[in-house]
Amino acid sequence: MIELIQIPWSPFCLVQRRILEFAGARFKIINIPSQDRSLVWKLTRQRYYCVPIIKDGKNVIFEISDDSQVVAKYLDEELELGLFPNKWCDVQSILWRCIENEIEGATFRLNDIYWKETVPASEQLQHLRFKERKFGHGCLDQWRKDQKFWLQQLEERLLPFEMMLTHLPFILEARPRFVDFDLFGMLENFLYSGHYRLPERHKQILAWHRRMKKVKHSDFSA
Ligand SMILES: N[C@@H](CCC(=O)N[C@@H](CS)C(=O)NCC(=O)O)C(=O)O
Repeated sequence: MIELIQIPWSPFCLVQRRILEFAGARFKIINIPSQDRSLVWKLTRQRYYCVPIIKDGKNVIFEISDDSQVVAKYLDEELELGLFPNKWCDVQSILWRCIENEIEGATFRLNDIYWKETVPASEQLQHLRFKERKFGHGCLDQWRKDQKFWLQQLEERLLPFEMMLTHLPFILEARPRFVDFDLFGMLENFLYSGHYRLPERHKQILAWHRRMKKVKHSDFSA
């Protein structure tokens, strides 16, 4: 059985989790503490420490660069989901960079504001240290102060997706492709704390989000 090794609120893990649910595949979730990557390190034979990774029998699948989609492409092939059709190859690779940088830049900060509600007390010191070493001293407090700004940023950065969804049920066409799951994962991370709602103004995204929550690959089988 496929095992997803993850941290529950990680945007990139939420992408793969939704792909697995969409597939209707049996899979097992293994949650790890955000500050203890020893399982990932061991399974990847000391080659990777990020999440998510997938273990499928003897295969251990992980990313090879910031913009690779090794895990999603593996699931796509194994489970025959059609998430990466050739006709959208270039468009998807441009879009996922936008989703994982522009959108994620706003969503992870907005979610991180509530880190004390999500990260177990025993992991908070290392979490704070990790964040501050990466983003600078006081970053989490600063994002809280800038919350309104980041909410505005998110609303603005989502506008192109709102426009794309005006005439289509999913971002590129009548069925979801990888970028739908990618955007969904970033937005689920934003919603994870329970303190936010998607911007009211983006009516198409609201409707798409409801569709993305329940869509199944079998809905599109011949
Ligand atoms: N491009 C990778 C990004 C993975 C990633 O950055 N994961 C974060 C968690 S959201 C991570 O593990 N960062 C390293 C760390 O926290 O030490 C993917 O799509 O999986």
